[in-house]
Amino acid sequence: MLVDTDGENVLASRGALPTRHPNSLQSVVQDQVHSPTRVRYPMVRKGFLASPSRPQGVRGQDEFVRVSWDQALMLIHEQHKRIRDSFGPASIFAGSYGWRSNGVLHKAATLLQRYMSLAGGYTGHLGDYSTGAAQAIMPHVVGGSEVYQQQTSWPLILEHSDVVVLWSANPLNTLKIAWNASDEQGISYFDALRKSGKRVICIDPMRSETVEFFGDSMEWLAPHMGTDVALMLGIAHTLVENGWQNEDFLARCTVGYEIFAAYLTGESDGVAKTAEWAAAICGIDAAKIRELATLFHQNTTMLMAGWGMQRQQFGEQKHWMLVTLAAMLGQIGTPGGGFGLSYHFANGGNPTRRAAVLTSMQGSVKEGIDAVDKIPVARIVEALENPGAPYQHNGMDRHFPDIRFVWWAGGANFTHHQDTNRLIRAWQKPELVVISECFWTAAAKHADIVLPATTSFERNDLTMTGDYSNQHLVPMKRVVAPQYEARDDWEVFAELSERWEAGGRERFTEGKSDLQWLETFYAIAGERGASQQVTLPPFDEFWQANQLIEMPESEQNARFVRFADFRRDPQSNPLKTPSGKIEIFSERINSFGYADCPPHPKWLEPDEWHGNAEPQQLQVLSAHPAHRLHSQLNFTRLREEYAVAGREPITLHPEDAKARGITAGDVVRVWNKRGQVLAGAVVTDGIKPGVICIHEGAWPDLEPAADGICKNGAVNVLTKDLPSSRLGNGCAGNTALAWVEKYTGPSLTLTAFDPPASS
Ligand SMILES: Nc1nc2c(c(=O)[nH]1)N[C@H]1C(S)=C(S)[C@@H](COP(=O)(O)OP(=O)(O)OC[C@H]3O[C@@H](n4cnc5c(=O)[nH]c(N)nc54)[C@H](O)[C@@H]3O)O[C@H]1N2
Ligand SMILES: Nc1nc2c(c(=O)[nH]1)N[C@H]1C(S)=C(S)[C@@H](COP(=O)(O)OP(=O)(O)OC[C@H]3O[C@@H](n4cnc5c(=O)[nH]c(N)nc54)[C@H](O)[C@@H]3O)O[C@H]1N2
Ligand SMILES: [Mo]
Repeated sequence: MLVDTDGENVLASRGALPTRHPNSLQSVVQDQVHSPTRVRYPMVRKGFLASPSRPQGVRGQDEFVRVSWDQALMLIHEQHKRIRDSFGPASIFAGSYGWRSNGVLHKAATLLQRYMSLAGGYTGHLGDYSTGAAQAIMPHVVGGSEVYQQQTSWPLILEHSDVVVLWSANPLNTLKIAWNASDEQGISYFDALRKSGKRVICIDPMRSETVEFFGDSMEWLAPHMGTDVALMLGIAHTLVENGWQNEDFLARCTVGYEIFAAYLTGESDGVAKTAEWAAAICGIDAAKIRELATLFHQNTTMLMAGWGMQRQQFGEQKHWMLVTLAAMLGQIGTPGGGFGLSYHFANGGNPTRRAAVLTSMQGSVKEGIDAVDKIPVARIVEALENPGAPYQHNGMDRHFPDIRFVWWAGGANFTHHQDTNRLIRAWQKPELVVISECFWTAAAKHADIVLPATTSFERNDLTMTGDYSNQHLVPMKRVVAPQYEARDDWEVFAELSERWEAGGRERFTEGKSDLQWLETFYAIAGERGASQQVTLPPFDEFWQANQLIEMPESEQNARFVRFADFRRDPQSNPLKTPSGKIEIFSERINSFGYADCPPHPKWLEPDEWHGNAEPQQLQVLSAHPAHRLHSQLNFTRLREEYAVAGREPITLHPEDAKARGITAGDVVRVWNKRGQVLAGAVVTDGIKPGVICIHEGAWPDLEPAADGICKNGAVNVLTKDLPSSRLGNGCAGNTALAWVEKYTGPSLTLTAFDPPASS
């Protein structure tokens, strides 16, 4: 990203890499740095300040009081010490999850953990909200996560694939970001695919930005939400009907197919999973299902899956069934065939460069104590509600810790967690909640102590582009001075470390300044680069020049085919599964005995879906937003481009709108037993009837004077907080039903982006 400044103010910003597809997320740095929503000073909740060991008042309903940094850090230090001495390290939750800001040094949650490791340990987290289900099931099936691994390279896809299926993937949106910086190459590859004349199909309940982008060169198929396993089973059954399953591949490279086949044909449960059976569940014609089977069988087919469909109850089944279907087609490990679970994320498939790759700050000091316990990240509310209670996770018997102190740094858990009202109730239980934030998010407004953090434009850092490609090494030089009293998280935790023990700052920083750390990371990158014949200029020269360094291409990596070695010789190149092969039936999962995660892929009816909706209920889709990274940037001018009637948009089908007397631009009320939100109607046939979409990430803005209705349209007020299954314990943000009606209540003023009342 390039930022223009007059030295004090940010004037403008744009992407640093040449692209024909400008990235909106890079255009609003000015709004970020100078936002009226910034947290300006350390702030403490009034009822907490009055008696910190026995706080009064209600989180989220209290005023805040401005205090000095010294006072805020003293309060935190004293209460941290009291709680740790009384309840031990597991009572302190520092598993703070979130996308923070990019950079290898200023990693908010990592720095929090570094401090907590110095102080004697903490409760951390397992997994993530992104792929909680897929990343848990895939190691059982293919021996690795797949979701965060390099994909068969794009040049080979463009050369060899005949059919490409985007299954629950919207790369045009999701490639705008990467965990590192985006290398901005992904959309160019999809553009090349669009122009290639290949058959491209998108399976998604919504006509996404990607479908619009492909236009006539793509076929859009809209199943009912959450029914993809049935659809895949229908395709698989058609393969078997025709004797098209690849017996050779199944015998050489998989185990357990016969048990699955008995389920598929109905031999084991009396129900044949025919195309007709599938059609009745997923809402796609049986003829189309048979056509897909024929198409996939006759052509080199790449199934590119996104992750929206696994962020659901029984999410584990989705990618397991997808791999099973790909195994039956027998093309896994060929250039251009098989499946890929990260083409839509961080530009998987953009070939890995020969590169000097940066290291980054570690979440632990020397001789520190790391996490003493970890909870599956999306089970945080369940943990707060049930201290000490037993639960299952991926075959393990575990117990929830008794959490007394929560510190969130670099995440927006009030937007990212499901069932906001249940979260708010559980959030009253801890004795201390600290939030480090740049902005007055809903989480900050529900904290006891809020510490103002710098944005990445107010500090020095480094990053790579492309999580897989390592395409560039990028300097992130400070653009403007820290705003108001904001401090780097780095500085805050260094200071608290010194309060914790004499010499703590030295232990935390290892005696290095921020720039010295960057020089260290750069030096290690240089060593790594040397082994690949990549030479970096001296650090001072690089930093002075303030230019990114592009890494050289690797011809060998451009020919990378995922699973090629395994396919060629499975005996010599076994997968890291118990059998060394692709597991279509898993003995290990069988041994867990989970009803919600059976030992082979299976269609299971979710608690809330089209098939059990009450009259007038619609299924809620909460896809990722085009002009935000989750909740980040909701307050910027980009909002003007998408907000409808001043609210987060809700997309609904003309039939559903008409049945409710709703027209485009209306404010609507969306509700279920968990809560209610206001949203602005977008009426379009670009969504499956019976499905509504409110993108995730609008900031909760609950109005106590109007039965807690969310005035901004935060979708997680409506979603269900239940685990994908006890295998992955992933979030199920895409499992919910709700009612919609035209809103006729009093007009309510948006307050989501206003700082709270303070004195
Ligand atoms: N219903 C539903 N819910 C979902 C999803 C869904 O699809 N549907 N998706 C889920 C997924 S995949 C994810 S990854 C999560 C995302 O959830 P999060 O990653 O928590 O969301 P962000 O909005 O990126 O939150 C990052 C926060 O960090 C703050 N921040 C940025 N830089 C810094 C810094 O340097 N220091 C500090 N202290 N703070 C900083 C930002 O201001 C912001 O509030 O949401 C999940 N929730
Ligand atoms: N611009 C932008 N880019 C992002 C993010 C962001 O917030 N904004 N978030 C980043 C993060 S942290 C992550 S994890 C990834 C998320 O990447 P994904 O999880 O792949 O993104 P989603 O938008 O949740 O889902 C992708 C598509 O799946 C569809 N879908 C949902 N449910 C179903 C279903 O039951 N069946 C089928 N067939 N399709 C379904 C949705 O309509 C959507 O178009 O994106 C990353 N990229
Ligand atoms: Mo994510």
